[in-house]
Amino acid sequence: MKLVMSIVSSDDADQLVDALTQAGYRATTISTTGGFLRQGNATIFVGTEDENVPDVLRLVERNCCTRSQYVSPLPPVMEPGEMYIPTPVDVQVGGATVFVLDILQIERF
Ligand code: 2BA
Ligand code: 2BA
Repeated sequence: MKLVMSIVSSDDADQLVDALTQAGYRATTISTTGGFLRQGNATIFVGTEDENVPDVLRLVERNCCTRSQYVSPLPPVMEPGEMYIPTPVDVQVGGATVFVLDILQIERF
């Protein structure tokens, strides 16, 4: 068994969960926050048999798109009287960042 843990945009999460459940997979979504942009994203857990992992990854890939986003970097440390004019930088936010982990044990009570 594997746990497929996908960090996706909140905008794609519903569509992905629909696709996963329609394909017969069980999923759990939690609301998360990216460390860099400090914006909400979603992390979707799917516990499934090893042989299903490629299919789950395909569904994740199909339902999550890459976005370009402008962000202002954090201001540097400055001396008194200095002025900082932030220049937004273009950041590519991935369709999905996916971790596949081995499950040692599953219990249902
Ligand atoms: P349970 O199987 O007891 O699952 C309860 C909750 O535990 C699920 O909520 C889900 O959040 C999580 N969960 C269970 N198995 C998981 C797994 N392999 N990977 C990730 N998360 C898992 P819901 O998704 O709202 O499901 C509620 C109940 O509906 C489930 O109870 C199950 O009886 C049924 N169910 C869920 N998905 C189904 C599916 N694709 N086909 C048929 N029945 C489904
Ligand atoms: P955030 O941390 O908010 O990152 C959003 C995007 O900003 C990233 O997109 C990446 O393009 C850029 N970025 C992040 N950290 C950076 C850094 N230290 N320097 C320069 N650019 C940086 P993605 O790579 O597609 O990641 C989207 C979200 O997935 C991330 O949101 C984070 O929540 C999660 N993530 C990505 N890689 C991760 C990892 N190795 N471990 C844990 N979470 C990860």
